[in-house]
Amino acid sequence: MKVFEPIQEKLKIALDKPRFEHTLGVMYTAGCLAMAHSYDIQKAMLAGLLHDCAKCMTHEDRVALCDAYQVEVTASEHENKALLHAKAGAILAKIEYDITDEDILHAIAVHTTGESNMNMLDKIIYIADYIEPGRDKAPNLELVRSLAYKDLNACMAKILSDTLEYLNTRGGHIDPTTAEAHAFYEQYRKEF
Ligand code: DGI
Ligand code: FE
Ligand code: FE
Repeated sequence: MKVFEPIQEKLKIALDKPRFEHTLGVMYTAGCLAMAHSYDIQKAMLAGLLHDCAKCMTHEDRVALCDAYQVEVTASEHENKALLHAKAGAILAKIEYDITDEDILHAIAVHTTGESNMNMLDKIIYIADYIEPGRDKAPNLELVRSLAYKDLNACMAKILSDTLEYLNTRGGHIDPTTAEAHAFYEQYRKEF
């Protein structure tokens, strides 16, 4: 879409090719989920486009960015370097890409761990990140994809339980926020 072109041009330089492709996948998937759930389509697409904007920086640069804007970096985020691009991304979206919409910035900040009681945009971005067409490794993708268009809470519950199972079997450290999100969405989990 024309309004997104300047941002896309910048992201093309800031991200590597696979990450840029993933970003477009998340942008379009977020737009589709917004259609299905009567959410603002352009806002969802913009959040999807920018959700990984800090993914290709070094961990040190992400820490420096958080320090500069007085955003706390937790022990868990120091330990698991895959996590901080979410918080750093929210800062970067604001200062580098001129995003002022707090909903978009929040959805970017929580897109990796999730959190309890997420709003609709948070869930759209979290889910779009997991199901975009380029993804092929997660288990139960067919089920999760169809659930995404029917029941956002049940879909969150399924993704979070699969993610925890994956992290547990892999011996990955579970961030407290991920654990909280998982505990919260268990009430919506449906057995298939
Ligand atoms: O940035 P993406 O690769 O598109 O996806 P993402 O932002 O969901 O981050 C991906 C990684 O984050 C994925 O490998 C799972 C991981 N993750 C999410 N919650 C936790 C976690 N990793 C650890 N160690 N602990 C968590 O609680
Ligand atoms: Fe991410
Ligand atoms: Fe992503």
